[in-house]
Amino acid sequence: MISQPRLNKANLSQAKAALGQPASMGNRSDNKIVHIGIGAFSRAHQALYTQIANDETQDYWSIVGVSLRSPGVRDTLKPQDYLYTIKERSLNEDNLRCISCLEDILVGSENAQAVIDQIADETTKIVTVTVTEKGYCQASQRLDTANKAVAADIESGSCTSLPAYLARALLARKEAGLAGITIVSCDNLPNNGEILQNVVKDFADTLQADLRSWLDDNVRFCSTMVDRIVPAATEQVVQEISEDIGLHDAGALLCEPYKQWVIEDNFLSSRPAWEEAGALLVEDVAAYEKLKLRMLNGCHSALAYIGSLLGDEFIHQTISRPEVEAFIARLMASEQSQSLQVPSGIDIDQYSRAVIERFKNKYVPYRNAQVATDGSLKLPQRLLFSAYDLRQKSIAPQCIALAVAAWLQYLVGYTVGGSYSVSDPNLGTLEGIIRANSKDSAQLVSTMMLQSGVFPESLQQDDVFESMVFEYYQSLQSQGVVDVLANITAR
Ligand code: CS2
Repeated sequence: MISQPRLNKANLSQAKAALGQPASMGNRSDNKIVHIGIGAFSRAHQALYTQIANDETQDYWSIVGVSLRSPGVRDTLKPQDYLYTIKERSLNEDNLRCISCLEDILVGSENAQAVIDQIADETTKIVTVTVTEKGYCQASQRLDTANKAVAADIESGSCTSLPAYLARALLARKEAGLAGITIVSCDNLPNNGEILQNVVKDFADTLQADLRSWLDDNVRFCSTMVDRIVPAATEQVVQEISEDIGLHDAGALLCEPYKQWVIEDNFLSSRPAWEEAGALLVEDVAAYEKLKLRMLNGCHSALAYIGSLLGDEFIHQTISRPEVEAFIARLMASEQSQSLQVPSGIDIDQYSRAVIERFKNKYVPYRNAQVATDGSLKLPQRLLFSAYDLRQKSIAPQCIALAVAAWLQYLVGYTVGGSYSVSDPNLGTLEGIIRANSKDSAQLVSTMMLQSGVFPESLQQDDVFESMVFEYYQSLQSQGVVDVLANITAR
């Protein structure tokens, strides 16, 4: 392969025409967003919304990214002046866009104070956050003081957890007499803004007695629903996009054309004109969050565990099996959609069909293993709360029970020497339960429901749900996934 010059500000104009030149390139202003968790998702979602707002209006906002632990993204993007390409791809679309609004990346594990200083800088008006479910360090929506990182941050004054960073930075703003800011959560959690507000204020209580009341008056927290399928970057994608643009872009990302961002309109001061990129500013995002978490993420997780049991590498392979597609369609139509209030203006059948088509997009391959991570933190809001809601309405959550049984079988397969690896912050507890109950499946299911900390209290004592999960768990072992799926959809 001919070696290409590295993408950077000096040679962006030499990129192939397909890339286009960002209209706002070179603009400067004192409006900054600090984004905590500058991974692939945020770079292909929130950064794109900001880029479009910048390109379409006279108002310019820049982003200072933060990686709390790994220097990887900074090391990749710094040599190219933080420019990178997003390629949106499906059967019918193929768009390239250059992102130029990222101006720097700070790495918390190298210099936590620099992160605090940036959030506490006068120019910072907004903090956006994508740190995944585990980054919130919550238990029942409050600060989990038993969390090791949080406990250490409280005890030693260190800064490693998200609540510690934000609470310390906000204290610094208060002490400096600066204006407050708006903090926007962009993770797949219901009430994400409220949870973030709780953990930050709980941490603030450990720092200074009157910090909470300053936060009440000066800091706003917004919940949001975010949606876009963005796989982790791969070397193959980097090569393909570098060829497309004629410059080497080590930070290139591939994603689907679809994107959605529904934002609680609760800003303290100005914000980028994200609506220029299609964002919806609403009074209450709860119904949108529930819809997306249950219809998309719940089905995504079900697919990931079923696909892993089938030995499939990618989501699009699993959903393209007829028995799996029929199962997912049923999970959506008979269970997930019945467990929620569909926001007005949304046609649920159309929404469901669109989600299935998005899963089938083989041009944006998404690994089952990526979706399968951190199941203990994802299952409640994606599948288990729906099961509870359905039980209240006397609807049997059969498909959800099967998805939960598939998760269990996936963990059991790993614990007894599966050929795949499992990543979950609670893996120790889950494996302990599996080992202690390996000879008795009924006992295993009931202990998992009662003691793993995964199942909401409201479902823990539900014998009917427990026996459904047990039945499917046994059938998965005796009949295999394909037959179990065929049986459930034939009912
Ligand atoms: C996925 C999500 O990895 C996962 O758990 O379900 O990242 C999903 O792709 C996005 O939420 C789509 O908006």
